[in-house]
Amino acid sequence: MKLYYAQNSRAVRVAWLLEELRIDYEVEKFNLGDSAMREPEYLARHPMGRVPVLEDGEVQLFESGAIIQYILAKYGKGRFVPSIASTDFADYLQWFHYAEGMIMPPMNTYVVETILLPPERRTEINVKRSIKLLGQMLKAVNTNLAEKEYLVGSELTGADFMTGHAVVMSQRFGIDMSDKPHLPPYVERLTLRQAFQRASTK
Ligand SMILES: N[C@@H](CCC(=O)N[C@@H](CS)C(=O)NCC(=O)O)C(=O)O
Repeated sequence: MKLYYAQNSRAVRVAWLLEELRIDYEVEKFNLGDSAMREPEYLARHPMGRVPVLEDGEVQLFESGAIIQYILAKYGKGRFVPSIASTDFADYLQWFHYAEGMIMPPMNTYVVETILLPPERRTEINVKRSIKLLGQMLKAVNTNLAEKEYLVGSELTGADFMTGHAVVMSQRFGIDMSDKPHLPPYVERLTLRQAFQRASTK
């Protein structure tokens, strides 16, 4: 199995899961912005030249959520997914997809407008709107974590690899969490895991 990876990217979600499952994998490492990610050879793996991409035998897959679901279904042996018979399963789906559906869109705008664009092309109103939206999205996560260790209860699930990682990234980009007291301990709980640390430093 081969993971196309960059530090501080969504590829960490996949590496983290592979580390938790103790699955052997090869890493092809990029730095975000590498021109190699725009070469035809890599564009054949990911049409937008992004990470992560997973290769597993004949299978080639992009989209971090799809990759996480693929690995869990094929190699997870039931770990990190609540039973379909339990009410947790619906919660699991909701918080799994919340990352790309709700948190990452305003985070993308925030990163583009504060880091990627040269200062003269940044728009203050976009920065403010993205911070406001991110705050709203993270507030719902904070409320959900009021009485839970992880997004779906007392056990780590696939939802944490997705939305948990998005919360970690929000904190790293300096998003204010002072009015969301359940988020910093949650971030600490995730980032103290050895598998998370190994995945972050490939
Ligand atoms: N929805 C996609 C997003 C992939 C994505 O945007 N990856 C970013 C890193 S987190 C990337 O590769 N950016 C490099 C670029 O745009 O050149 C996923 O979840 O896999």
